[in-house]
Amino acid sequence: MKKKLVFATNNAHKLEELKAILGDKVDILSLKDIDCYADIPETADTLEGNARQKSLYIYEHYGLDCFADDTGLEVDCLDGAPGVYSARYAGDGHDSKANMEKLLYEMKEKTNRKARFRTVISLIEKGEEHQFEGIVNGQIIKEKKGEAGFGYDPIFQPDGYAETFAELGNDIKNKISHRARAVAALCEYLSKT
Ligand code: ITT
Repeated sequence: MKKKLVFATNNAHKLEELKAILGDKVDILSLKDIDCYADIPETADTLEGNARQKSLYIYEHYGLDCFADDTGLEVDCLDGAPGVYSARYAGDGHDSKANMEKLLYEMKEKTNRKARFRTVISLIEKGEEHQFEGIVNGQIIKEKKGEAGFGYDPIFQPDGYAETFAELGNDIKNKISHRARAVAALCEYLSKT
């Protein structure tokens, strides 16, 4: 029988990505599936801390095996910003368009455009926490390109490609992304337990 894990996210795009990557190995339950409509707190100042806060919330309130991811875009010339604050870079609204505009503005004069997406997954299984990391390196381009994906995808061009994640589309993104890599590490762990 497949394992059941709750994915503690309010981001529908992430849920879709995870189901596409992991769906044949694990039964993924959404927060809706367990009737959880809470605004789960994310008040830590690291990706590791936020991922743990989200997964622990579900474990403590529902007693279910679960995982959460926290992802940040870390830009070299901005000393790693927006990082753990990626969702709220331009204000509280989780507004991707405003976030990208702010980032492009902050980087207007910058020649070093190196950046990376970093995902930390916190899994809680049988009351024990395990973390997994995934990183993809790339560049922030000067203007948005492409329609697929979400968040900062239209301005992030992964190394080895001439297109952004939003141009490459979900099939390619889900093979090479930060989240795909963190999930691969999660899968390897789950296959051994
Ligand atoms: P949950 O906390 O409910 O999972 P969130 O949207 O707040 O959803 P994060 O805090 O992990 O998710 O992500 C912070 C932001 O980083 C997110 O709002 C996006 O703008 C961006 N982001 C995360 N993953 C991304 C991806 O794969 N591609 C592009 N941008 C991404």
